[in-house]
Amino acid sequence: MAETCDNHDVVVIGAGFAGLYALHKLRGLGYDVHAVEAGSGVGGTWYWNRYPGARCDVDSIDYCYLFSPELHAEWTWTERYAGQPEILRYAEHVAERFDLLPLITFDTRVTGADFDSSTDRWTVRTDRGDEIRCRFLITAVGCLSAVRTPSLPGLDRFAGRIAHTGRWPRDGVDFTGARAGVVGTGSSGIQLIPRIAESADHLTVFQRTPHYSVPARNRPLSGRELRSAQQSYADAVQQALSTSGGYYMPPPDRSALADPPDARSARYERKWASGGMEILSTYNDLLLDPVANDTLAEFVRDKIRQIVTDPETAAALQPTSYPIGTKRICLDTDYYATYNRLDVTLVDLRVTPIEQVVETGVVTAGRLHELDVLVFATGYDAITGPLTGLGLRGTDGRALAEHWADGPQTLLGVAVAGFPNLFTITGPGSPSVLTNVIRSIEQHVDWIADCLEYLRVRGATRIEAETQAQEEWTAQVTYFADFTLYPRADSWYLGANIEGKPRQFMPYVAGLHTFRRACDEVAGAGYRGFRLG
Ligand code: N01
Repeated sequence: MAETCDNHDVVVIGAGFAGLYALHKLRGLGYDVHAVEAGSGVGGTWYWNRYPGARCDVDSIDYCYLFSPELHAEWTWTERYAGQPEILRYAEHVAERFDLLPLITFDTRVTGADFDSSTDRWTVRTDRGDEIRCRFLITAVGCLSAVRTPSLPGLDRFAGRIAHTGRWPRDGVDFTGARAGVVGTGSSGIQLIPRIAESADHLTVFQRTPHYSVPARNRPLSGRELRSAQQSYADAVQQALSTSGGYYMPPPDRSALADPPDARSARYERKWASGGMEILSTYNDLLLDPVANDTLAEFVRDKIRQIVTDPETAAALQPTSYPIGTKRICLDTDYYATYNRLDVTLVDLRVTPIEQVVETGVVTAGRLHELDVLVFATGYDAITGPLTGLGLRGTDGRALAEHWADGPQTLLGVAVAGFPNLFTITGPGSPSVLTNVIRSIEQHVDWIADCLEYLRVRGATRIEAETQAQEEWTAQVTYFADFTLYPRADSWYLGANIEGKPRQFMPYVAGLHTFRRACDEVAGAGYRGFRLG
């Protein structure tokens, strides 16, 4: 149905975790706010990523909102790391509990938006032919939502079923008795592969670059753990404000090189046994010093050699070409052990690249791997892709993609010069994917809400980042990243997974606490670096 209302104060694009909170917060302040969502339901990432094994890699007791103490106290998580169905139920619960559904138009994709400087309003267009006008436009489109499928020669000839982890069919994919293939071994592939292996007749994994993975050690939460988390709301809020990731991680107290090898291994063993990403914070220089980093990388490679019985497969699974942690570390359940199954084959694409896809399967170096189902776990045009895909045009008539042709430029990750009254939640230049992203979302939304209130009190109808402030912020983001080992990997953090995408480290690495201070200082100084009108 075409949207006719001309008078929204705010339009939000997306009804995932960012969009839901933006709707709740802004309506609570009295704004007329409406969201447009491409999916048929809320949840964003957790709506689309329904593949078997999809699970969060942040503890469930942290991966939830803090904006409502009541919500925090009443919701019961069941596992250490929540699976996709449970997180989706949580998002749906939030939407219902706070009566957000009437504010959302579903099954509708934004196809373009232009800003009219004579009225200080955006006109947003959708694939249903709507034209929606609003004073402020907020993107809540996530960092990992623009899926990427490689254009393999002959792919359109494949007669079997094709699925992408990031657009998993709502009716599921039945692997029972099937010959399945998976391309991609990042977080999605590593979660999916053991699950497919359980039911498929045969699974072929096409791996280009091995990723480092550590055990998740997922388990049911005890009642005591859950009660303690629910009762520590004030602590969680404090941690959101004061920590780098927005949640508690035991702070490392020394360099990896300060411990003798035996003591270091013992520490890594304890982290391996308890599971999770915490292994990266065993020491304070693992992401700063290549020699320190290699002690952990070698520890994980050694684990792979111990778990995988076939030496050739074990060798192919060991990452050596980039420091551990500089691509998002993966958490798994039985990933490496899956390669000990007789019905699972690893194809190392560095040795035998994919030549083409044919009707019956995938051909590598002259060998046909016959398949009934082909799954792409090939990732995303991350961070910028969801934004440049919206068709936003700036005041100069040029698309956002053109503005960012040499790399994204933002002020605080939330605003773009030439795009007045646009706010980009968890945009490039914000900590986003390097933090518990729900904390980053809450920080950005709260900051945007304060900003709108500031404008409202002053009767201002327009705010826009200044080019110089934007350039300085973007330079700072790169400057901080260059202190770390992150730029040494060809990761999606840098856009390196997308051909032709400018290589620029996009997330802000100095932590959510530091970022929050920077944002607060800007606001406290009357939105320094922004032009108000
Ligand atoms: O995507 P990825 P993802 N031929 O980009 C391969 C979050 N997430 O969906 O490394 C062959 O990491 C590519 O190979 P290479 C998390 O932040 C979180 O797995 O480019 N292979 C790589 O192996 C994560 O980092 C959770 O050489 C090709 C894989 O596809 C982010 O999402 C779960 C190829 C892509 O890996 C993205 O993860 C899932 C080609 N042409 C996702 N093109 C949790 O919370 C690409 N590849 C646990």
